[in-house]
Amino acid sequence: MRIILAQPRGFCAGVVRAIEIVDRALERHGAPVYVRHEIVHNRHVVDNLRSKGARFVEELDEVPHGAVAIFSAHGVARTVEADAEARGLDVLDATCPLVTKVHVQGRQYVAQGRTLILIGHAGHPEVEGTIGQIPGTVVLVQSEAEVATLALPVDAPVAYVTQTTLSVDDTRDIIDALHRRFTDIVGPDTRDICYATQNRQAAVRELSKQVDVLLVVGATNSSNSNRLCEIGAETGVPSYLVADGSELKADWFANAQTVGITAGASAPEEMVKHVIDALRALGPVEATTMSGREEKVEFKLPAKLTKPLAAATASAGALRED
Ligand code: 0JX
Ligand code: SF4
Repeated sequence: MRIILAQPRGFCAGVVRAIEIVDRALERHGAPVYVRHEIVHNRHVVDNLRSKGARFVEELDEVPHGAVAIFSAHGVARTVEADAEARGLDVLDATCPLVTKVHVQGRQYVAQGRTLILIGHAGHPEVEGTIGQIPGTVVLVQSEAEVATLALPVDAPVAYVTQTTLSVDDTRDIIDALHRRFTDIVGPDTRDICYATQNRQAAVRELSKQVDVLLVVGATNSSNSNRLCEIGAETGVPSYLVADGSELKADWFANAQTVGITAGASAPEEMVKHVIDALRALGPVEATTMSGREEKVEFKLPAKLTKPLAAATASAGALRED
């Protein structure tokens, strides 16, 4: 069996930063540190950090007064920030800078007097965070069909922003529909969909042309990983989202000579290796990596974690990093 690995695949800069924030917080403050929501949507990442002393909670009322609390890469609403302050928590914000950029952009549009439309998936933590970062009403649009149902006049001043991990193609269709519906509309086009999401989608589209079966390593609650699997399926290739090698079924590969493997932005490379090992257990394999874009994006850690410890302690009264 031939295996072709997607390039790029796996961890993005926002995920590397978020995991590093938890690791460094454990080093500086000792266990436990509390993380609100899965730091990124991956059980293996979460279990690994838990084994080092991180405690994962869904709500801040589970965090003791004064403890270190880390917000996940997906971002939080302003009410969560205020709640953390009221509880005297020492907050480290692992929200991806590209998610924060969308928050800032949304607030700017609202300050211009526009009604904000958020293109995204209801209930996803990034969507809840973005809605909660914008003062006033945010109208959520999840599909092209929903655009026609919006209860806004055609000449209403509107603007849109998007979730960072959407399908580029679906989002393009929704944006086109919004432009047909409204006469006074501004927005970032598909540029809010982050570089990592765009690059992994472009790579998997290319990879799908070369393989009989596609495996996407990632979690079922990972938006960006699901989108990769959908692209494989849309191109007519049987595509499976798997957390690791233990989930493979031999009959998926009965007629397959070439298997493509990609990984979502929150999926560790160790899990890709685990999947390759599981395929090797079915028979001899030869693995290569497709040619593709090299990513060099890196995000700075919060100042609170890079300052020498004495300085960090002196400024511990500041709730958020700059
Ligand atoms: O479900 P998402 O794709 O938004 O998040 P995940 O899988 O944790 O990926 C990394 C964090 C992405 C934030 O934009
Ligand atoms: Fe940031 Fe994009 Fe990674 Fe999300 S997927 S954490 S927006 S770089």
